[in-house]
Amino acid sequence: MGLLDRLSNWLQFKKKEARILCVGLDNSGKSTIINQLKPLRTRNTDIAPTVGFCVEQFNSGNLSFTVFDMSGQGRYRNLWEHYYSSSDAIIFVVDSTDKLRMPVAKEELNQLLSHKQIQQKRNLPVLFFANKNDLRHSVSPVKCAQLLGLDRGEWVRGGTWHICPSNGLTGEGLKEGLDWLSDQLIDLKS
Ligand SMILES: Nc1nc2c(ncn2[C@@H]2O[C@H](COP(=O)(O)OP(=O)(O)OP(=O)(O)O)[C@@H](O)[C@H]2O)c(=O)[nH]1
Ligand SMILES: [Mg+2]
Repeated sequence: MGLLDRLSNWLQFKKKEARILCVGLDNSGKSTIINQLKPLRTRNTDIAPTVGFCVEQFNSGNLSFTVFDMSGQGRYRNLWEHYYSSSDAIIFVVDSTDKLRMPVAKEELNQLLSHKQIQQKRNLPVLFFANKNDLRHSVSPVKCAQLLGLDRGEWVRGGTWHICPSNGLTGEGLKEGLDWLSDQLIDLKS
C-alpha cells in the first residue's frame, strides 16, 4: 500500500465529529426521528413532547453526531438561536400532513436563515425531512419544498439543502437523508 493510500485510509477511518441542530414545529416528529437514529438498545419506547431541548449522540458512517433536539413549541422556539453558531448542519423536520401550519414552518425557517449567526456561516447544509409520509394526507417532498419556499430562501453562501420523505415511526427515508448529510459534512471537514 502506497503512502497516499495509507493516508486516505487513515483520513477515512479517523472519527469526525459533527454538531447538528434539529428544529421544526412541535409535533413534526423530530424526537421520533432522532430516536430512530440511535442504536436499538438505547432507543426510548415512549416519546413525549420535548421540554426545552435534549442532547443525543450517535454514530453514522465515519461521523460521530451530537444532535440538539429542540422543542418546537412556540414558547421554546427562542432557544433555537443559541445553538446556531456552534452547529455544523441543520435538520429541519416538517409534518407533511400539516398544511395548515406550513406557513408557520416557512416563517420559522426564514427567520432561522436570515439570522445573523446563520448568515455568518458558509456552506451550512440543511436537511429537510418531509415527515409522516405514511399518512394519507401527506404532501410530496416537492410540494413541501414549494410550500416552504425553498428555492427562494435566503441561503447562506455556498449552503445547500436536500429534502427527503420520511417515516419517523419505521425509520424509512432517514438513511437517505443521513447519507446526504454525511457526504456534505465529510466534504466540509476534510
Ligand atoms: N404517522 C406518523 N406519526 C409520526 C411520525 N413521526 C412522528 N410521529 C408522531 O408524531 C407525534 C409527535 O412526534 P415527536 O417526535 O414528539 O415530535 P417533535 O417534533 O419532537 O415535537 P416537540 O418535541 O413538541 O417539538 C408523536 O405522536 C409521534 O409518534 C411519522 O412519520 N408518521
Ligand atoms: Mg421533541
